[in-house]
Amino acid sequence: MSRNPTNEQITAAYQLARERYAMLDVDADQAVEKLAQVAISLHCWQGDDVGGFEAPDAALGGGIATTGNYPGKARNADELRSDLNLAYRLIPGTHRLNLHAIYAETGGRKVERNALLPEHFSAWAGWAKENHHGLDFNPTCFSHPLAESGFTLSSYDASIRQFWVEHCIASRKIGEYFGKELGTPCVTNIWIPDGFKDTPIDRKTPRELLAQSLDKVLAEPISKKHNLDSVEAKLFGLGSESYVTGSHEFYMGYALSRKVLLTLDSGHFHPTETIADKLSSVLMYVDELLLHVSRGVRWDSDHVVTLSDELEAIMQEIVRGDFVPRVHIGLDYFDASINRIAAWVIGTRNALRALLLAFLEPLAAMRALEVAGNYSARLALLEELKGLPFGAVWDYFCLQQNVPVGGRFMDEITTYEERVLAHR
Ligand code: RNT
Ligand code: ZN
Repeated sequence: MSRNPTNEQITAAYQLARERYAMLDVDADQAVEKLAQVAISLHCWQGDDVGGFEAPDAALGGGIATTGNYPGKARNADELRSDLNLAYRLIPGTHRLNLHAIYAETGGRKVERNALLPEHFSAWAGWAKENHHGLDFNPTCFSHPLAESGFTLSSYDASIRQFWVEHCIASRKIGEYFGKELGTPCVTNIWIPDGFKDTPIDRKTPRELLAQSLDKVLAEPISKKHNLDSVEAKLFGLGSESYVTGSHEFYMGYALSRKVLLTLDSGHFHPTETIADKLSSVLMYVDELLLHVSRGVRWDSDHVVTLSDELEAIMQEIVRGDFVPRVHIGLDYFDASINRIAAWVIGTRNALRALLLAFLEPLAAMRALEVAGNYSARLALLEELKGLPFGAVWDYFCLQQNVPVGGRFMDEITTYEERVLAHR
């Protein structure tokens, strides 16, 4: 069993690290302060394998999949909130929650998705207010009989399209309610699974239908102070391998022409394509972005986010480009093969660690080398930075934010698993 550093050791290590960074003209205190300001949106759906509360053991549709059967998943909103409370206690900083429409609380009554109202989310809003979490939202256009054909907003069936248009309108109003209640805009993200398994004849018409449907969804203006609309593209899904109506090019054009946000999910592109490189291009033209930070392993597998080169590159781009105020960072993965609370905590802590690494870069010096064309020194510096005492700064941040330092957060999760999860 490993031993834990004392508070004195953590502080002493930080002081040395701070001096080491100062030698590169990097202000570690400032980096920590900046990190404390960033709110990451945790995805509620990691807590119950994208199940929601409409029906117990509802099948997951839409070409996304959770694998694993780790015991103790949340079965209702109270359990999910209890699990989330633990996760937030183990993550430094104050963070947001990203909800899906299927997490409505309807008091045991069946409420169709196109009839959902803010009141079905009042308990979530109350909890969020009490705990200082901003809320984000998503219409759930999958796991539903009217999504079984594989098409929703781009269906050839006008009544199916209309149902999903109404659901998305209802979702925007719930987003507006969250924004008003909590005093921070809700990002309402539309993702639809629409697509063909095999080669289609007509790639054009479903896209025209999708644009028409989205225009209906967005017809009523809602103040950006309360709700921000975003659209999420995808390359392919299970069962939509040959064609996805809402492709990247489709939504890029849609977001630009309709002045809405664009969502970039790091698992939604070709495996050799990373979203890090897209940020500075897209942000030339789109005001704000939503990120779904995920980790694809060979495909859009939604693994828990680790401190990978790709994650570091995403956060570097956000910080180097001065994009922090314009990029909403959300997480999107679902792993049911490990403790679900650990999955939230590990992934979110990693997103924050990658951000801290980016805040600790000697940006001016790096840029000067690049502008001078000194690429040898640029490479040397980038590689040297990897050996700097970033871990000491991270530990200090955790101490300052009153959350467990190092792997100690697993102790609380293990205790909770024994006391709570094991009895579900
Ligand atoms: C699916 C999209 C979408 C979903 C969530 C549950 O590929 O990434 O964001 O993961 O809406
Ligand atoms: Zn996503």
